[in-house]
Amino acid sequence: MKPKTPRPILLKNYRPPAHLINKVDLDVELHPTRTRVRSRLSVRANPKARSKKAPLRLDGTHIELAEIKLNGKKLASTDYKLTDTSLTLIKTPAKPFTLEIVTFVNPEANKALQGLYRTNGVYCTQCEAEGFRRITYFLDRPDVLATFTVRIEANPEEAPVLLANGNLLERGLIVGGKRHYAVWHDPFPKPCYLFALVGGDLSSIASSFRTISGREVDLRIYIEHGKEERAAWAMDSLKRAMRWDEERFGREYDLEVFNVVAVSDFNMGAMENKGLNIFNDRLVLASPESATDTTFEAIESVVAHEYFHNWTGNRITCRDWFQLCLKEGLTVFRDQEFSGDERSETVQRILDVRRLKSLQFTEDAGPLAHPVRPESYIEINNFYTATVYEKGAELVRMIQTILGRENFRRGMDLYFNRHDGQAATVDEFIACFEDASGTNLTQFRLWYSQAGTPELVCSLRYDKAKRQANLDVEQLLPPTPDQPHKKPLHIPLKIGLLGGNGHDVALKLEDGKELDDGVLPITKRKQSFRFTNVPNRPVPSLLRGFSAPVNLTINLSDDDVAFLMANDADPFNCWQSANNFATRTLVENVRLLAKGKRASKGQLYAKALGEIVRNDTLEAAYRAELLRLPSSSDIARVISKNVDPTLIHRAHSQLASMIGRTLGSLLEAIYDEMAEDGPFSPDAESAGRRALRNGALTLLTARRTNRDLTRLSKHYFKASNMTDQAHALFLLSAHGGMERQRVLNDFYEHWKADNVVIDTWFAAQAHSPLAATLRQVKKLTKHPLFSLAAPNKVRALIGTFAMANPVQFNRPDGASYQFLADQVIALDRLNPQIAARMLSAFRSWRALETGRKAQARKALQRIAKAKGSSHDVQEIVSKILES
Ligand code: 0A1
Ligand code: ZN
Repeated sequence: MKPKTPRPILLKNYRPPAHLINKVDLDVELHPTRTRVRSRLSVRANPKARSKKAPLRLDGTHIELAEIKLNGKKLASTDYKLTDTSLTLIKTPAKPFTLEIVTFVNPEANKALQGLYRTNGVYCTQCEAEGFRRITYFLDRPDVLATFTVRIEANPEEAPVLLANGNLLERGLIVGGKRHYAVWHDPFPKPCYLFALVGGDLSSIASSFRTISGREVDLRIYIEHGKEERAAWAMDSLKRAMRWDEERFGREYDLEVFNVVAVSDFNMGAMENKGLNIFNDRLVLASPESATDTTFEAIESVVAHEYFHNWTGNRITCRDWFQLCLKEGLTVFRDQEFSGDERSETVQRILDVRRLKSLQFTEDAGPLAHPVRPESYIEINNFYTATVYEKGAELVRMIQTILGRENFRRGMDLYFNRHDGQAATVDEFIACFEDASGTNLTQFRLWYSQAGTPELVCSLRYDKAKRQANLDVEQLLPPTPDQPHKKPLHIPLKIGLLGGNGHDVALKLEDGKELDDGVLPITKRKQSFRFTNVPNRPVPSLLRGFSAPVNLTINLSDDDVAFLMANDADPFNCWQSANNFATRTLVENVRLLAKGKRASKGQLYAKALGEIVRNDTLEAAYRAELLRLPSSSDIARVISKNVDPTLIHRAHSQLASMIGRTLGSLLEAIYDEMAEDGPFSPDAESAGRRALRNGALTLLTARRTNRDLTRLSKHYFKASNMTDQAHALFLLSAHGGMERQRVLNDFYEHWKADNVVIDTWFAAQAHSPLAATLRQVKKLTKHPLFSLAAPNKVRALIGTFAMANPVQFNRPDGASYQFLADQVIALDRLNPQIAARMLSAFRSWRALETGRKAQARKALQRIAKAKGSSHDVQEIVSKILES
């Protein structure tokens, strides 16, 4: 029998719910394999529903129904209809009524990690997007908002800590101390995807925060016993985020307590459940010895992200899942702004743009491209994507660029006032900015419905006699799946023109107006801008600050690019020019290698790079970003057709080595100067020094001399923090030789008992470009510390191999593709959400050269034919194959 193809859910079919539930009482008796959930729902017909006579149909799946009562009367099995996914009343009362439902669930057996599950002995829940229906029957959709009161009962030895959303009402012992309970009440109506509970034997650290209006909030972070010290950074980040949201957006926290719980097994990074954020423990736990600076940064940003959701996501939630970017894009924008304010604005922007390009631009250029507000989905969990999150954040940023900061803030204030307590839409959000600023954003709205990365083709003509510079701009909108034709977008293009002295010339338009913010509104397919009073041929600095998520092309000479690197008044664009220079050098070298020639380009780039990196008045973190080459996947995306990852890898290593040789003494000097002085501190400046030193080390190591190897090995053994240790571990693992095994063994012996840190050991091996890596990775899937049921292990080993090791994942013999297919099929039986994510490693397969393409197709077809595969995997594999 052919498996049923699941039917897509469409935005255009959205209807308000026929019923509302405004009050929920839950009573959960925790048991490892048989947890009992009693729920009492206050239900009424929705006055805004289109059809008034629809029966009540509740969602529910993977649960056992034990009893159901309507207004206190037990229902017979003939009074309702039960399917695998729903419970429908045969006769639904017209007046408000109560429904009492008793269900049983098995947390221990739940490996999908949605609904109620157990990880490391701790009970926890994950309800976004549709996990609540795995706990009890409910209207599991974000536009049904209810107040929740939750009683949790458990064995006090097994689960001394009992938490749910909101404020604690009471707790106590019962049955002569054999059981205990806690009652939590959340006064804010919320959709059920924000429900959470936790029960377990956990330790905690506590602190408090005085809000701007003087209310004292208890803050607590729950972690495994013995890990208390490692939670301090997360607590510090939380308090800074709370203050920042008051200062920057006027948002105050609204409950008496704010709890954070770290768990070992979690499908994503973290979850913003009201007053009870649940985190993947790798995004909470950090100490100098156990976590890299990148992890410290990630913790700061994710703690802030989840906290910021309290207003953008919780107080104002989404009407339906098509509006996901309303909370995610906006909250990512907010956490990016926070990190920029806490650290360096420019470096933060560089990191965010790198991430956007490598994840989102790649997604947008392939079969999984979709609009920021999708119009159709089969499995909503497949839409927690870089497009919804990262591009979604860019759209909010563009609104700020178009309106200016003041009007943007006015629009945000209006949004909070107008929609507090509601489930809102993207259109309503944009209307707030229109109303607050008097700007029409009709054309801008297209960014939410059109997929694909626009290309801006620019050229500059200069007329010496008239002292005029003409900028011609054309926007190309590439077709994407289901969207062959597109309308022109409103693109804010921020520019500057550099005069011969390197300074910006005033941007005077023909009509005499001066463009003081430098932002050109691109609204047509083709447009020209004429600047007057320009004394000499200027060098254009375009897309300053990456003012729009577009690919920009302009024909500039190497000299012009080097000039921009050295002189641009916008430091972001200095970096962008360096990055463009590196990219075109690498692309050219790949071309040369493909023709059997030497990859000879790079001297000019290396010299220009040296000039700027040498400048020690620049922030260390910024100099470190300059030293980082574009990734192989960035190069693959630019090449876009007939991609040969082996050649890209070769070009990459050779350019690194050429820079190492050309700038050898500078890099050695940097390496020595940036050595640690004083005790470790995770602050941005100290982290920047470590990043710069490690960046120099990478390029020096690329020369592969004995001296370089000795330095590297010393770096590992002398490291006094995880940043340096892990950096050397990855380089040594990539390098091979005797030292590799010695260092891997050393790391393993030191960290084997640490469930978080050991992931670095798996990842360092999976990342290695050496030919033996596939064999090694296969072997590691059998390692006692590896488990397919643990998402962090899967991401560290299989995810790193498939998504961060292009040269070995794309072996010409297709063996790695077959390996990934095996893993995806096996994983799908446990955790479909993670299986579908791993599968997306194939998303650029059509851009590969023909041999690899054929191999990838075979592996994909095998996944497509696998029996009993989930909707998650079916949706992704069919999109990837159909494109
Ligand atoms: N809303 C969370 C991310 C998240 C999404 C889905 C999950 O399970 C399916 C879990 C977490 C955030 O943006 O942080
Ligand atoms: Zn989020």
